[in-house]
Amino acid sequence: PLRALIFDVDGTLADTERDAHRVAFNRAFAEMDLPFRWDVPTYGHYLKVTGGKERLRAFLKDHPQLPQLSDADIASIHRQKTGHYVEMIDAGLLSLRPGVLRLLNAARDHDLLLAIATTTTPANVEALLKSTMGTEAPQRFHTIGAGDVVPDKKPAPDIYIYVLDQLGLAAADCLAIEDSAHGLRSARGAGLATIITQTEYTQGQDFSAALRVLDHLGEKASPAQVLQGRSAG
Ligand code: XBP
Ligand code: MG
Repeated sequence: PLRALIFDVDGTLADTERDAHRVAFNRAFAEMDLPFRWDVPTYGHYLKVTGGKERLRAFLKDHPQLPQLSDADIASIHRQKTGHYVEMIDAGLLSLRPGVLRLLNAARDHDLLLAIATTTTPANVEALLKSTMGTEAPQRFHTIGAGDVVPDKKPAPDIYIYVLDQLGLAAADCLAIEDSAHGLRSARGAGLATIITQTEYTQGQDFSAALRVLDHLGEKASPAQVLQGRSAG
């Protein structure tokens, strides 16, 4: 039986990357007088690397002419970036993607547990949940697995394995909701059936391992029908 839904955050709960994460990075770069910025396509390219610190490290490695930063410098730039991100989210920049709230409420009505498995920083998740669903929203989630809690980020399965462990549930009793090929690989690696809601940045990726690929969760199909799709896989 289905017992829990496990949600990715960036791209799945909300469209956070282009107008929030990317912009927050650029603000931190400007503040630190760094001689580069990330435009929309460049950022899209570097989404191939999950984790903000890891993304910046990979970008610098590809651009040896740029100042090469220490891990401590990267960590401190990333802290600035998190501050900017949280500020933007707190100001109400983003809303949930279509159908997300409906599905969360339907899950509650069916006594399903809710959890989060994400690469992003815990403070970012908390800010997004509170800003889009109110201050009590984080308590709706049994487990919030985020950021550096596991050393190997998506596409490694570790974050989903961690969340399943915290839930005390088998993969067969849960469903993952993701937006990217990396997220899909991570969830499938932990044995989870996965629904994809694609984004501007992830459409066209290989989602052949997914149970369903949707443009968003606001389809005319009811949440019950979406969940039932699970048994067809
Ligand atoms: C999204 C990510 C994150 C964010 C930035 O992963 O890869 O790196 O872009 O977050 P997911 P941080 O879709 O699994 O949530 O800068 O806090 O790492
Ligand atoms: Mg994602």
